[in-house]
Amino acid sequence: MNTVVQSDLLSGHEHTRTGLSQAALKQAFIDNLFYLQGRFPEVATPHDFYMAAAYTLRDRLLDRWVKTARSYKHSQARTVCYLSAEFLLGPHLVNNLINLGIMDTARAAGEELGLDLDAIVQEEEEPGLGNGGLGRLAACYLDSLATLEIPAIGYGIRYEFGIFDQTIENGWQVEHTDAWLRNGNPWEIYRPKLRFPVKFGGHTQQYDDDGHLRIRWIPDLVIEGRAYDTPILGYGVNNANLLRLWSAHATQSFNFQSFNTGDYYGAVRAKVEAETISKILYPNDEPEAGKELRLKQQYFFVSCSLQDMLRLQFNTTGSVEKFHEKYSVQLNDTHPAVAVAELMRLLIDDYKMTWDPAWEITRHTFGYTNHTLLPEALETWSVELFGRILPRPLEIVYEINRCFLDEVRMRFLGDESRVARMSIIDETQGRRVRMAHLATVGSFAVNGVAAMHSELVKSTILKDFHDLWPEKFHNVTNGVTPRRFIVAANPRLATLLTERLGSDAWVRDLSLLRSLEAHADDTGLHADWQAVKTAAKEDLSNWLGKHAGVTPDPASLFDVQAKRIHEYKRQHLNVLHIVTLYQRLKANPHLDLPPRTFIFGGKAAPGYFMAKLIIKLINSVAEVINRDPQINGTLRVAFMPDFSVKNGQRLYPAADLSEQISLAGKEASGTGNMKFSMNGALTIGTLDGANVEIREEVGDENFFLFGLTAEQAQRHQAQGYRPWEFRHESEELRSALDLIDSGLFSHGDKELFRPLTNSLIQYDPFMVLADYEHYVSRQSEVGHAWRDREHWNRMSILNVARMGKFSSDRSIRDYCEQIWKVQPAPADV
Ligand code: GPW
Repeated sequence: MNTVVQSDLLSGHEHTRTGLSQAALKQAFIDNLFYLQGRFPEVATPHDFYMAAAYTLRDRLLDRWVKTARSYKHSQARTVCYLSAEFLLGPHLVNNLINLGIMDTARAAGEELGLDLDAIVQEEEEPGLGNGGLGRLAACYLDSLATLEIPAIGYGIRYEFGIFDQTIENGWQVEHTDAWLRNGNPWEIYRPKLRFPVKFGGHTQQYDDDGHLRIRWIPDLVIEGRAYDTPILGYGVNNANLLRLWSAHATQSFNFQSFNTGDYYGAVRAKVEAETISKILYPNDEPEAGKELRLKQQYFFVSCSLQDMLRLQFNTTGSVEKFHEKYSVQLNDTHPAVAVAELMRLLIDDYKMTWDPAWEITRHTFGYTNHTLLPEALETWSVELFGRILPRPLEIVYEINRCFLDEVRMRFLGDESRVARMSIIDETQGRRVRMAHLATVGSFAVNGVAAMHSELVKSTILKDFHDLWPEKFHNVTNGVTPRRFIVAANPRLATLLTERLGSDAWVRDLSLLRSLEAHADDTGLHADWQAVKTAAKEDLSNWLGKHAGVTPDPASLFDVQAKRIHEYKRQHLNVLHIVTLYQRLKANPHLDLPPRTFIFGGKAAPGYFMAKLIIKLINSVAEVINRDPQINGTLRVAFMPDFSVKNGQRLYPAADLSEQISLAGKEASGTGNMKFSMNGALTIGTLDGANVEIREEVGDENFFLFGLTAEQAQRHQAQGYRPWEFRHESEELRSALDLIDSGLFSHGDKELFRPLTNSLIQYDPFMVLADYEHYVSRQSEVGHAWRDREHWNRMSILNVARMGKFSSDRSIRDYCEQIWKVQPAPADV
C-alpha cells in the first residue's frame, strides 16, 4: 500500500473521533438542511445545499477555533495583528474542505445523497472585500499564519458592498453592485457584545484631571463598530485563527438624543450616515486621495481594532504597559497608518499614560509594509480634512512630528531642507499629512514586498529615513498560498504532484517540489503533465464559450494577462503585439504562426478613463480578429469578464504563458506572476518586482525576459524620453498604431481610441513604445519554443519545481523571524 493511501486511512480513523467521518458529515448536512434552511432534500435548491454544507463545515471550524483560543491563552503567546483595509478571501467552502482534509470524505458523503460536491462548491458567491494584489496577499497571509500555527488576528472592514461585479457590454466595462450579503453569510459570527465607539469631528478641550492636564475630544458624531468574526483554518493543523471585520452603526445614545428632541427624521438620517462608513469598498487598486469617507473608513476600523486589543490586554494583565510585548501590529500599506496616532491617543487620553511611555509602546508595536512607489498612490490627506474629521488625532500627529523633527535636526545639524523633506506634514502643496512618513516614524520595521522593490524603497521614496535608521528597513518577498492556488484551483495538478512525489507533504512545504527536477525529462511525466494542462484548458474554453462568447481551441497556446487594468501594467503593450501579429498574417496569409489565444481578465477603476478605454480596445480588437475568416482561428482574443479569485482559479491552471510586462520599477511585486508559474505557465516579463526573483529561481533559460531595466527607464526619463521617435523608427509599431487610429476596430470611428494612441505617442509615461520591439521579438521566440512541446513541457515542469520560494508560508516565516519575533503555538485537540 502506498503512503498516500495509508495516510488517508489513518486520517479517516481520526475523522470518526472528530465528527469528520463520512457518516457524521452526511448526518450533519441533512440536519443543517432541515433545521437551518427548513428544507428537505427533495425541495431544496442548489443554494440551500450550499448553505447546509457551509454550516456543516462552520461547526467543525468553531470547534477548532475554541480549542485554539484556549491554547493561545494558556501559552500566553505573542499575537500578530494584521491591519488591512482589504481581505480578498475567495470562496470559503472549497478552502475549508481542503484545510480540514475532508474533500474526499465530503465528496463521498455527497454522492450517497446524490449530490455533486463540485456543483455545491460553485454555488458560493465570494466575498470580494478587496481590489487586487494587496487584498489577496492579506488573504494568503491569513492562510499561512494559521497553517504555521502563529497566533494571529486579521482586522478589517465588513463592507456591505465589495468590489463591483463586471460585465462587458458592447465592449465596455459595466459595473454592478456586489450584494454579496444578499443571501446571508454562513461563515461569519456576529459578536453582539463586541462593540466600540469611534469619534468623528467636533473639537478638543483641556481639563484638569486630579492635577493632570488632559485633553478631552468632544466629537460631533460617535459611531459604533460591531464585530463579525470569520474563522480561518490552517492546513493540516488544528489551529483556527480569526478574521475580525467591523461594521459601522449608529450608537444607541445618539439615536435616543434625537428621539428625545422629537427629531425622528434626524435620528434616521444619523443612522444612515453612520452606516455609510462600512457600506462600500473603494474600487481603486491604487488609492484615490482626498475622499472624506475613505479617511473615515480607515480611522473607523483602526480605532475599533486597537480598542479591541487594548481591552484584551487590560483585562488579562490589568495594565497596557506591555502591550507591545503581547502584540505585533502590521500595517498593510498606509491605509491603516492612522493607527500610529490612534494608539497614542488611546494610551494617553483613555488609559491616562504620559507621552514618553506611550510613545515607547507605540514605536515598538507597529511594522509597516509598503506596496507601491507610484507617487500618485502614496497617500496624503489635506490637513484641513484630517483636522476636521479627526481633530484629536491631528494634534497627536503634530506632536509626533515635532519630536521627530527635533531628532532629525540633532542628527543632521543645519540641514533644514532635509527636515522639510522628512516632515510628516508636507508644506509644499498646501499642507498635507504624509501617511507613509507617519507609518515609518511610528514603526520599528519597514519592508518592501520584493527584493528589488525594497531596495528602491530605501533609495527613493524613503531614502532620508533609511539614512537615519538603516536598521529599520527589511525585505519580505511576497508569496501566495499553494492551498488556494494549486490544490483548490488545480486539483488535477495537485493529484499528479502528490503521485509523483509519493506524498502530499509539498502542500505544507512547497520547497519539496524541487525533487521534480529529477523527472524533468521523464516522458511519462510529460504525457501526464500535458494531459493535466489540456484538461484545464478545455474547462476554461467551455467556460469562456458560455461567458465570453469565444470558445478557444485548447490546442492553441493560451497567452494570459490577468490583473487590474492599469497603464503601468501595460495591457496595451500586449494589444500592440496582437495587432502586429494580425497585420503580419494579413500581409502574409501563409505565415506559419502557431495558433494562439490571448486571454485577458481584470477590472478597471470606475473613474479611470484610460483603463476603461483599454478594456474597450481589447474587446474591439477581439471582435475584428475573431471574426476575420482569413485568420481562421490562428489568433483569438478573449476577455474574461469579472476577474475575481473564483475566476482566477479557472485561469491560472489553463495558462501556457503568463504576461508580466509592467514597466520595470513600477510593479512593487506582483503575485499573479507566482500563481501562473506555480501552475506551469512560462513567464514573459520585465525585470520588475518579484519577476526578478522568479527568473532567478527558475533559471534564465526557462523565462522570457525583455525590456528596459528600472535603471535604464529612469535614465531615459531623466534625459527626456521622446516616444514618437520609437514610432518613427519601427515600421511595424507605426502601422499597428495607425491601424488602431484607422477606425478598423471601431466601426470606422477614428476618434475612439485617439486618447490612448495620442497619449502613447506624445507622453507614454510607462514607456510602452520603448519596450515594444524587444517585446515583440521575445514573443516570436515564445512561438518558436511552443513548437518544441517536449522542451516546453520541460520548462513548465522546472517552473513548478522551483516555485518553493513563492509560497506565502515562506513569506510568513520571514515576517515571523525578521519582524514580528513570534513563535508557533500549536492548538491542542
Ligand atoms: F497602492 N497593491 C495593490 F500600494 O494591490 F497600496 N493595491 C494597492 O492599493 C497598493 C498596492 C498600494 C499591490 C501592488 O501593486 C503589487 O505590486 C503587489 O504585488 C501587491 O500590492 C501585494 O504586495
